[in-house]
Order: sequence, then structure tokens, then C-alpha cells
Amino acid sequence: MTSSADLHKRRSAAVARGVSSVIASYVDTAGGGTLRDVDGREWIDFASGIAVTNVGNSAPRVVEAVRAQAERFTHTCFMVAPYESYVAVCEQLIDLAPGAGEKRAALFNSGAEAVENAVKIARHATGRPAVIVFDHAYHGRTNLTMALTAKNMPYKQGFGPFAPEIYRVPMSYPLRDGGLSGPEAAARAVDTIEKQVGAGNVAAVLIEPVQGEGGFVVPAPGFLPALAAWSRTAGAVLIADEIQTGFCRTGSWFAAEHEALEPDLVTTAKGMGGGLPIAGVVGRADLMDAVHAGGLGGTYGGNPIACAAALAAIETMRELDLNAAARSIEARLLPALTALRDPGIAEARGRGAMLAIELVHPGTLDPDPARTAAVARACHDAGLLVLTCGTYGNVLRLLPPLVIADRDLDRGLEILRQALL
Ligand code: PLZ
Repeated sequence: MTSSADLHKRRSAAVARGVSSVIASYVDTAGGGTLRDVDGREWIDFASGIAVTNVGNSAPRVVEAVRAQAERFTHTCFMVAPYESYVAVCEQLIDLAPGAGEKRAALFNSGAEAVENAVKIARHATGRPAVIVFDHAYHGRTNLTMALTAKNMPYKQGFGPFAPEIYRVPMSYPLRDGGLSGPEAAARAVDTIEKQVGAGNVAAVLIEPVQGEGGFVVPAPGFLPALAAWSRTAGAVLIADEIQTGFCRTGSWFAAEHEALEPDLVTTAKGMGGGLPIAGVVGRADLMDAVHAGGLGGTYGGNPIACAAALAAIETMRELDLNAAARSIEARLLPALTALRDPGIAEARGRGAMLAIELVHPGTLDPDPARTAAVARACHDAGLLVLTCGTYGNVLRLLPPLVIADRDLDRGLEILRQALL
């Protein structure tokens, strides 16, 4: 088999430099919670392809559903000749998303596309222009979603000008906002909105209930409910971006549930497809149906193979109770992370199987991205695939597949412990 070193040479001559990879090893096979590279080396997977393979790589039901659908038909375009599985995925989204009222859903290909469409729907339904986003937010790499994303490097540098009518307000970040309570942090955000934007101009308040790329930031309790209450009064659409948090990742179907939040719209992607590209917007029927017929769509949105995979992935989540699995991963890892006696760890945090440690220079809150990168590299050298994140690049995040074996979790944790020494 071609070695990783050879593939890397070919890649350098063929793949644009702007597309980079975390590790230099090339994957041969992957299953459950491990990967094997073309050099025959085994990796413990604490990345899940960035929170995608919640049901594990090549989950049996997903593989079978994809195969069966590929034999029936591969593509017709739902806007041309519709099919049942698209409808069935929308029914599942409606069933699983928080909120008791009447809902509708629509399917797309990627997280960024789902966010773009949620904003389109909110603007159309309200007739207003402004979109409120938060410090440390990540929503994608298309032009509108780059504008919604906070961090410049590597996401935005040189790619502007960006879409207008996007306003950024302070997030609740308990480690870094001087101990503001959730309601206090919300009042600070609302004050900025009212003074700088004007409540009557706000189409949408867009927020990740637990921030992903921005550093696995869990807002203080009460922050999200206070924002929801303000949005309702202001007539703004509350959009929960659950692309990274959704589909059992945090120990519930959606992270909004942890605070009994009922967003007006929810964006989904990643975990819902069991590894195939599919995304959705689900939410209040009156908002979703405000858009004229033909106003939403795309050639591939809700592709039949991706829909078959999503239905199989959701079935797997129910069958194996992956919400409970995520909670037991939290119970196994978070106390161990909290117990790490390391003066450079400012905080261990997260929900379910979305866990992180934030690294600082001891005795301060100054971020330590150099050590974070070094620890990640040491983990890679020892066969553990971990990722970093955070506005300051100083957060090490753990995102194992929810079906990972306890033994692999423990092995991964031990590698991380050694890497921190
Ligand atoms: N919203 C909350 O986490 C994707 C990005 C990786 P796409 N996060 C991983 C990278 O460097 O590109 C994400 C997310 C949240 C939106 C998105 C965007 O989803 O499917 O990558 O477009």
C-alpha cells in the first residue's frame, strides 16, 4: 500500500495549500472509536471527524442503508422528483428538536449552508436585516457565515469584504468574564444590542448553546434563557446553531434542552448524517413557511443517500441510547480531567462527549497556545487523535465517537496525561 509519506508528496503537488490536515498520516480504515492509517498504525479517535461520527465510523446500519439506497437510486433532486426519505428525515428533525409547537424542516448539504438558510428564513419572516452573533462564535466558511464567525485567522484573513448587517456582542464565558452570572452576561449582551443595533432591527439572534470552534465555551446558567426571553419580546428569531452540539453529543438530542430552551429555529449537520454530508433547519412552522415556494433549495440538499444514512444514524442513536453513552463518557472523563494537577490547566469543562481543557500560563489567565499545540502533537505521536480550538488556540478538545469502548477512552486519557507531563 502507498505510504503516508508518498501520499503526502502527491498531496503537496495536487491539493491546494489552503486545505490543511491535523495529522500527516493517511487513513486506510476506521470503525467505532479507532482509525487505522495506511502505514498500519492504529489511532484512538477523540475527534470524530469534528463531532460527526457520533454513531462511530462505518456504523453497521449506516453502511447497510447507504448500500441499499445506492442500489435503488442515487439522486433525483428533491426539487425535481421527490422521495420518501427526505420527508422522513424532516419528520425526525421535527420530532427530536426542542419545542412543542408546529414545526417544519428543510435539508441542505453542510453546516454553513444550514446557517445561511436559517438567516434567510429569519430575515424573510421578520422583514428585518440585523443578525446578532457572539464573541468566539463559529458558524462556517461561506461569505455570510465568515461574517458570522468571530475568529480572523485562519477563517477570514484576506477573504473579505464580508456580508453586512452582522453585529457581534459579548458572550457568557465564565472563566473569562469575571464571574458574571448568566442573567448578568445576557443583560450586557442585550444592552449592546439595544444601544448599537436597535431591537426593532434584529431579525435573528444566532448562538451555539455550547460554543464549538471558539473553545467549548459553556455559558453560565440562565444566559441562554434570558436571551430567549429578550428575543421573544423583541420579535427576533432565536436560532440555536446545534451543528456541533446536536444528535446526542452533549448527552441530549440538542444542547438547548439542558436549559429547557425552545429556540425558534435550530440548525443541524455533522452528527445527523452518520458521516455523510447532510444538514437541516428545523423550527417554528410560521417562520419556516413564511418563505415563498421555491425560495429555499439546492441541487443536492437532502440527497437520498445522505437521507438514508441520516435515518440509519438516528435509529442507531435511539437503539444504542447514545445520549446515555455521551453522559457516561462525561462521567468517565470530566472528573479525571478536573483532577489533573497541572497549574497550566485553567479549567476542565464541557457537556457529554464534548469536553475540553483550557491551557494558560500558570498563575494567570494568559492563553498558552504553544503548549496546547505541543500537547496535541505529543498525543498524535502516541496515537491519540485530538483537536485544539478556541479564539486563542489554547483549548484542547475531546470529541470521541459515542460508541467508543471504555478501554479506548481510558487509553486515550492515559496518553493525554503523559502528553501533559
Ligand atoms: N456551526 C457550530 O461547529 C463546523 C469547522 C471545521 P460545515 N465546525 C467545524 C473547519 O475548520 O472548517 C460548524 C460548527 C458550527 C457551523 C459549522 C459549519 O459547518 O459543515 O463545516 O459547513
